[in-house]
Amino acid sequence: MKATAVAHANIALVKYWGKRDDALLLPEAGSLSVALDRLLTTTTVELGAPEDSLRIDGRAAGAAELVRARAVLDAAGVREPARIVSRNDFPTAAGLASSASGFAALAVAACAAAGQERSQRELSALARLGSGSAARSVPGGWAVWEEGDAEQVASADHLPLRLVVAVCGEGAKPVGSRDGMKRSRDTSPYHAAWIAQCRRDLPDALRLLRARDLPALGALAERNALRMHADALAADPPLLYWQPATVGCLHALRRLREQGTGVWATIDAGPHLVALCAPEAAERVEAALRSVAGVRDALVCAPAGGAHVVDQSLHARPL
Ligand code: 2P0
Repeated sequence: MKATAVAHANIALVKYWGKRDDALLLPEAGSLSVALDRLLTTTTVELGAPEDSLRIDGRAAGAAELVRARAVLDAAGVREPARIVSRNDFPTAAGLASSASGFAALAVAACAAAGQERSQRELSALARLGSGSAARSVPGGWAVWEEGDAEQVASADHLPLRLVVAVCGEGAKPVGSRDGMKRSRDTSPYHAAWIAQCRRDLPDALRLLRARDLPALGALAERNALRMHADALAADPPLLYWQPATVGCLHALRRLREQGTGVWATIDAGPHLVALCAPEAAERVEAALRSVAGVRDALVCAPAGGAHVVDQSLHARPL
């Protein structure tokens, strides 16, 4: 009646920014991501508690987070109250996304605690009900999410790659992803063009991934991220997720490219920048990003695998 699972956060190269169904968390366009080894969440679910509870990094979670966790449990058919304890093993705590790894680990741990045997696709669809991007953290590796669930399209070792996370701010962002993507869809005059672009980018990115063409894939990812932010900036009221350090990092990467280093940027709905490069360039990229004013930390990650159970103890119920 108790299980622990781990899941990695993921970063999208073709991004999810717009829902076609707000209640079911279904995306308007498909996305492609890679899981990050050093951004890991460990979640334990114990069933048969007196009432639902959720602790994240030692603190009681807010009511909204508990409602989202309960939605995942209900969808899995887990009706008993659950004691959920989640820990983010992120070396840098400063506001790096944890909902993807958190809900992926929750779905896997909850089903294991209930003794359910579920396919990876079912687990991905359950995680999605907590947070859309969590669907991609269940399969891990290189994952594509187009409809109800995500699947792995290439393993973590398919392409030699490092992802250097530059921490460019701290604290909660002014507008969360959920509200931000709704505002973009409902008010940005660029939104339809953004979605059409994602539908072109995804097949192109998959072809480049298969061909292990990092320069072209990195350039595509950078264009896709900047276009997502163009859509967000065009919303009413506008959504500006960047800090000065974010822009400083974009310039630093452009200078590295001019000097011959293959490195490209992606940025989620927040201030942090993730640089994509070959393993040999990671040290140079990390040093360059650390030297940008306002960058608090830099974290070199490699691609990682999917969510999985690490501990399970099922006891027969007393009569
Ligand atoms: C992504 N992001 O593809 C995009 C890029 C942020 C920018 O998925 O409403 O927390 O829970 O489905 O998954 C963040 O949005 O939003 C996200 P919900 P989620 O990674």
